[in-house]
Amino acid sequence: MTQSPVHVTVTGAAGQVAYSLLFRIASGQLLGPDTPIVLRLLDIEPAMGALEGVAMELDDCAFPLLSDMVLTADPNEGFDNASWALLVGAMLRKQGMERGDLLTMNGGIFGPQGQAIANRANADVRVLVVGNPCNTNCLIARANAPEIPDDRWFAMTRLDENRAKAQLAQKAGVPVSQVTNMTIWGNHSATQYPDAKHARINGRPAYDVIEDHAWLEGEFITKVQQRGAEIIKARGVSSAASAANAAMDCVVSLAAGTPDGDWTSVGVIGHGEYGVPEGLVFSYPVASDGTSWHVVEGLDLDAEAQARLQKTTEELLQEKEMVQGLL
Ligand code: NAX
Repeated sequence: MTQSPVHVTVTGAAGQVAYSLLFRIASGQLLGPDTPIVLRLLDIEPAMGALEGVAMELDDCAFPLLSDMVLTADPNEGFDNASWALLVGAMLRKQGMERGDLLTMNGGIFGPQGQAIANRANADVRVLVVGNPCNTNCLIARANAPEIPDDRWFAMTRLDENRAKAQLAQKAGVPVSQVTNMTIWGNHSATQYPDAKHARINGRPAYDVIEDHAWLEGEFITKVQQRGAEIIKARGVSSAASAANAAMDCVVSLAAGTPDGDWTSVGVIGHGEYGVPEGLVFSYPVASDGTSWHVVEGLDLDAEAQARLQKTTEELLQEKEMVQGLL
């Protein structure tokens, strides 16, 4: 092992998504089998006891690539030297809580974390926000770290992409690996637009392979938009292992690159692509070569798609308005 360790910060490290994520990162699935890792585990003070337990389990795995762990409730220590920061911890919506309250309370978390990232992270830091509402939380963190370029900030919609791919594969009766070019547009919320019109199945347009277009335009979209709620109803708690898996997939796609002709979906700071107002964190089709990435442009959007983009854009603008004081 010749490489020096890469520091990876995970916030909400004592939570359920992190519990499915940390072991995979430490095993080398995030940055590859030759990259030693220092895990920087950030949570709040009352969660430190539980976090100690998670750290004991990580020790007990004897992962050869895990060179050190730092457990902390201090964001500055948490983001020190980080090259990847996975912002999972967030305030969960409680019964009776207004959306605006949730946004503002999360602003209290993501503003200071943005500042700590700017102050202490490594020069190459890249940030993936998982904690909800992830697009707007990402916007808040980004606004509090003006020194860090736009292209380092991401909000996770990969779970929605993976959910959509699984639905298309099941409907077409093919292995999920045959489904490519799946785009989630907009907000990671029920207004997102899972776009099967540009998806491909075994290289052919999904609309040619799946003849039931009413399903593609109705049940498929609703199913993907509502899948999180369906999981909560069945499990009693929200998606965790699939969310952690999506975070892994997202980082791997960005860091190792997307296959030629394919893309992944991820929320990024927009610069007006597809007519979306500049500066929103908007999920687009994104292609990466492992070093840099770009929004895939030139996809045709029909009137129905444009109306859906408009709807999710309006929601993101409303969210932005609600947190204006934190930007
Ligand atoms: P948990 O409640 O199990 O864990 C959250 C953890 O965050 C707790 O340990 C808590 O102490 C910690 N935390 C709270 N404030 C913090 C702060 N200021 N700094 C550091 N840590 C802090 O939630 P979990 O199920 O792990 O979900 C985590 C987040 O992921 C939630 O916001 C959830 O909504 C979001 N999700 C996002 C998904 C996506 O696709 N973008 C899907 C899955 C998931 O629901």
